[in-house]
Amino acid sequence: MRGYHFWNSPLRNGTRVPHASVLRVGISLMPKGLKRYYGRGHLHFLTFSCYRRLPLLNTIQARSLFVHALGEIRERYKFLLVGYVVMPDHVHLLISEPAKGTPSVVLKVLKQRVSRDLRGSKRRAPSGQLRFGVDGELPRFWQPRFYDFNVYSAKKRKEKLDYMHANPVKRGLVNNPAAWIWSSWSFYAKGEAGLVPIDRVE
Ligand code: NI
Repeated sequence: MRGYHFWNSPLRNGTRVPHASVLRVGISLMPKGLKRYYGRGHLHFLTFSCYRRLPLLNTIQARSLFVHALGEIRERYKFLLVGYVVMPDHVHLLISEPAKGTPSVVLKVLKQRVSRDLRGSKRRAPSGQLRFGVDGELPRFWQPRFYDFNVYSAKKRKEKLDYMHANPVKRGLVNNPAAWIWSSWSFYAKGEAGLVPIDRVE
């Protein structure tokens, strides 16, 4: 979809008043009033964007590098990867809470890792590709904020998976989700392992 995904933002969608027990389980107050609700065993639908929404993931190499890093971070932090899509300028993930840390920590590490790896490959980047880094044109790779929507029902889970898998088609990148390999579509539609293993949650 175009534009930021404010409908996934706690600011819009999370107008539910947290129950007292939720507050005890754990909230981290984020800048600009974004609240994260952890410790409930919910899945988290995470949305984050490239710096200034620039298409920094607009190459096959960059998207594949991202998915590779995602697989490694998932092994290290032990979370379930239920679904994902890597778009040219943003990413959606549907994950469980990790055994170690929180979804927020996972994202921080993942974003740092991808940023570092792509900076390392900068010299090999084809001319004309957007550059970033201390000696590049852009100060950073990722937009600092991310949106976190707690997913706690099968209906919402399916809705988010369908949304992610349709995203490349709606954006006009491909005519069929099968043609966009940087998502969990092939796992759900065809039972095929894609670029990274997917965890089915019932
Ligand atoms: Ni999107």
